[in-house]
Amino acid sequence: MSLTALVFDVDGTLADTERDGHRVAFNQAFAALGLDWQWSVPLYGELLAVTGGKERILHYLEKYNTGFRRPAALSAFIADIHATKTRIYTALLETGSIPLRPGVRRLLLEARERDRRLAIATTTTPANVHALLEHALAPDAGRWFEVIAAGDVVPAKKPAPDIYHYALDRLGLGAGQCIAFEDSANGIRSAKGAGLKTIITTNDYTAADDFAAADLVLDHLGDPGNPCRVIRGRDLQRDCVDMDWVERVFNDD
Ligand code: XBP
Ligand code: MG
Repeated sequence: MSLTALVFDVDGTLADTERDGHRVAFNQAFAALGLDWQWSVPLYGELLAVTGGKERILHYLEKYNTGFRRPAALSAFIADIHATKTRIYTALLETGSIPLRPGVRRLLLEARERDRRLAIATTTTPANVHALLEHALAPDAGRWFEVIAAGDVVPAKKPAPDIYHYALDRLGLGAGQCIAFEDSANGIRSAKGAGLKTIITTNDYTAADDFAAADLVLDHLGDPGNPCRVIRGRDLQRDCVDMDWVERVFNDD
């Protein structure tokens, strides 16, 4: 079976959005709504164990802020905070302050040149994906991806495989025709749960995660003048992960 599509996670994979993007937007939303909650950099690292912003807020209340007097309509309260956070986060992306990770643009362009299909499988809100693609990649980048599987389209978020199943279904492809790009333990569990070969690029929040199931682990995809470092898996001794390298990983047993 030949490689037909590349399926990308968003947060932590396309861009380092968590610490200086989502976390900041959560904190600004809390302040805007008169809540004295503060998610520090280390606390946010712990909260990342739970994917999905609304789910993460609930987890925070259940595990870290148990003294908070919850309103009777808890889901609506959380949804309201989250909608405020999404507005703040997308406005932040519109300033162009969050760049793509090394090699992401280069590899996407090369994949398009080779007529490989592109898709996204993420737990984040669709508006966040579109804002990132438009402002960090290209104004028309939303159209580069045939399928953008995001947020609440599936009831069970990563580490469940559902979002990958959804993306594959929409692409009309089997797992054996695609390769996934992820950055976290929850991400690889999701991709592997759906049966995809997976390339991991780590970041500060995920460097210590368990990537034993990954097919290739690197610090980033690399760019000319900014070489990537292979942490585990097939090392082609190149500065950058290009489509030849991706194909080799895809075709390895
Ligand atoms: C990362 C997530 C998201 C974001 C916040 O998703 O877990 O929840 O942290 O986004 P992925 P929302 O790595 O799958 O892209 O607040 O919109 O949920
Ligand atoms: Mg991720």
